[in-house]
Amino acid sequence: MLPFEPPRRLRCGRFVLSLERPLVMGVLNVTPDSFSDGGRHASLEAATRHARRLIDEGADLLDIGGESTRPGAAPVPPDEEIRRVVPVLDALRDCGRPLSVDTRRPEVMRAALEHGADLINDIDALQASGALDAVRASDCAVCLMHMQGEPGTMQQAPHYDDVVGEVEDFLAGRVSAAVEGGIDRDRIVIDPGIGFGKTLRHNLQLLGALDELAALGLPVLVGVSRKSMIGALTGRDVDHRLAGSLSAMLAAVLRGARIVRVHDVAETRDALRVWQAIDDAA
Ligand code: 9MG
Repeated sequence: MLPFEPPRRLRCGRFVLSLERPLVMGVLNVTPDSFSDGGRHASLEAATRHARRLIDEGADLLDIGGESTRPGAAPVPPDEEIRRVVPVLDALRDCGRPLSVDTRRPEVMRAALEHGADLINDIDALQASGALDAVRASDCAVCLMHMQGEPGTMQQAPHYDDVVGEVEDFLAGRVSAAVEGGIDRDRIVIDPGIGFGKTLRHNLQLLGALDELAALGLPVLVGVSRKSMIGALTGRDVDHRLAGSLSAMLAAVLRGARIVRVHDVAETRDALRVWQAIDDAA
């Protein structure tokens, strides 16, 4: 039982999503290292095939990303990001699931929204000039994520005096800016940004105190899938982090996460189904 009343619905472009149960967001990376080998057309085919598999496995939303945000990743010019993301949006427009686009560039947001995106997942929390306007002009949902620094350098020396307080204050400030900028609260999701400018200890503290973030009264999205914190705790390489990822995902859901961003949709669904059955019986 959580000590607060969580939000029940999220307005999300063409959809209104019920938040009564946790939602599974499947990751669809369209960076060259994900579906590269046979040129743009083959990449598009592979990406849409993977998207359909995620949907068959039970994804409630898809998160399409054309720029790697992994620690150390180099930025991608917005026009290249648009070239990667827009054909995938066009191909998946009628797939029956909300389409999220993971971007921090206002040009990409505008192009994505013109091509049917329902959610903008911004690791930069709409801080770029023009980002708020791009989102306000549509009826999409937006995920405001916390990050310290930039993907290229964020893991070099993350520092906080009070990581939970600072992340909470940042997110509360970004929510206020979004609402004042004309984005209704029922379109906003918040995210502590696990692994984005944080040490293992910071990540654990944030996950342990997720209920404090959830008490802000907005849906909380969490991404822990295959991340380096799972590697650090288990000693496993990125291809062998499923059990650790599921465990962290459930810990987040127990503390109020309503959307989980994952690579392994079928296994996440199974884990949630078992947890939900126990929770319903309690
Ligand atoms: C793009 N991306 C990678 N990890 C993420 C996370 O934890 N949250 C969100 N919102 N996006 C993420």
